Amino acid sequence: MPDNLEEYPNTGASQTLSEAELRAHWMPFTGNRQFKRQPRLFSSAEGVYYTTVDGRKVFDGLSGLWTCGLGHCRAEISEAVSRQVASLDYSPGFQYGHPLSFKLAHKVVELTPDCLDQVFFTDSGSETIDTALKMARGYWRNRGLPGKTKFIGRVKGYHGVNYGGIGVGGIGFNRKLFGQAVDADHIPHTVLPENTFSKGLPDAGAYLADELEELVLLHDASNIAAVVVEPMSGTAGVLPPPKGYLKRLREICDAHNLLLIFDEVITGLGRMGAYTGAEEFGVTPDILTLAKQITNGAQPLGAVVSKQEIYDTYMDQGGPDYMVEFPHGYTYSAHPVACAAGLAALDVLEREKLPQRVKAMSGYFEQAVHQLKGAPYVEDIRNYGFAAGISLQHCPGEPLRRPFELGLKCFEKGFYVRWGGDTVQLAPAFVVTEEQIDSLINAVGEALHELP
Ligand code: PXG
Repeated sequence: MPDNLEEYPNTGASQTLSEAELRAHWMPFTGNRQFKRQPRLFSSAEGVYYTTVDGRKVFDGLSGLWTCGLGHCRAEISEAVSRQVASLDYSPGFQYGHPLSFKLAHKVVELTPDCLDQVFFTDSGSETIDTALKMARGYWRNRGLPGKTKFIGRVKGYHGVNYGGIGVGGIGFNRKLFGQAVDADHIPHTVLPENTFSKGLPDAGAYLADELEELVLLHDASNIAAVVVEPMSGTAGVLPPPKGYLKRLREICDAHNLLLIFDEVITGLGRMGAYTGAEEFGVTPDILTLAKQITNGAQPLGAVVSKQEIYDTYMDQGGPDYMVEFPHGYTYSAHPVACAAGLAALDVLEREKLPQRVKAMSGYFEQAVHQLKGAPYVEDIRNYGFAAGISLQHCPGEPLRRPFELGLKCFEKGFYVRWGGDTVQLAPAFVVTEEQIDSLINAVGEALHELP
């Protein structure tokens, strides 16, 4: 970027920051050069709205980054966080503990499918998925099958940005600068032309799970640790699983002694209209990952939820009882302030029956978002629960430009939506009203008509 930011037209928002301040922050997953020319800065949030530093109210069309389903700045959570940080700000997570993490683990076990009974805490989705991968490999080694190290992910899968996650992930753009990471192969994605504009689960495509059989033939099950998928791909543009697809994956994993890992960083804790995608789609994995919604985004926290048998295997092979059975963990694993936020957030989620609310309103959201069919450049729309992805026709030679332009137009109109790849994502808070859904869809529709 140029040395002197004055070369950029200054927007009102950037007046709150000095040039040096704006320059110093290398932002994540952001076009830094464009952003610093035209900063988009939020200063506060309440309910389903953000307020920008220049005082504009902006509807939150993605619940933060799929994090804030309960709405922003819930008093129950901020009060729990304030109390906790003032009473036990930090507690060593290794060899010592504090009660909140045990209470939160118990609550997570209650909300996730039966037989997922052990919870290991991390600080983010990326750490969660890398923890799950290590847990899977270590499990096989402890079972006397050390050859089972390879992972099978899925094309278009997103599992965060650490080396394990980009290895099993299937988004080339996220990996091309950094090289191959863990040893992984990939089954095909589930986007099929016959499924365009499907509502909910697409009819066609369960057979795509059989590609896993092909990879087992190629690599042999004795070399494969686990299959890793999002039950519904979020980041790739909301790709709900074809009917019967996840069940077929489960059957193939069982037949070949492969662990099945569901990455539920987006689908977990309400967005699918159930506490987990596993529950909603009727398929139970061996390991399930959570993050984001677990604290309603108020504190960084992730959780790996595993079958009891995996934990028991580590314990059985752990040697004398003073020995560490799983040499893994983070300084901030089970951070007390994050656990306090998690307990408060899950309490609100349950008390207000928000997964049930999402389920009850998902039909309304579905019909609203599918009204965009026929709007300029819209090539496909997919949805499930409170998640929708809209694919846009590519600008010649610039497949990523149109979603970016749409996102900026929506922002000008007071609506935050997420763009990524050639799609735009919508994921309103679980507490959204029908009128707010309508105004979001109207704004996206208007913005589509205004695109060049
Ligand atoms: N797994 C899944 C399924 C995710 O969606 C991660 C892992 C990584 O989580 P962390 O906390 O390390 O970011 C994610 C994150 C988007 C978007 O635009 C999605 C994510 C993050 C930011 C934006 O869809 N997903």
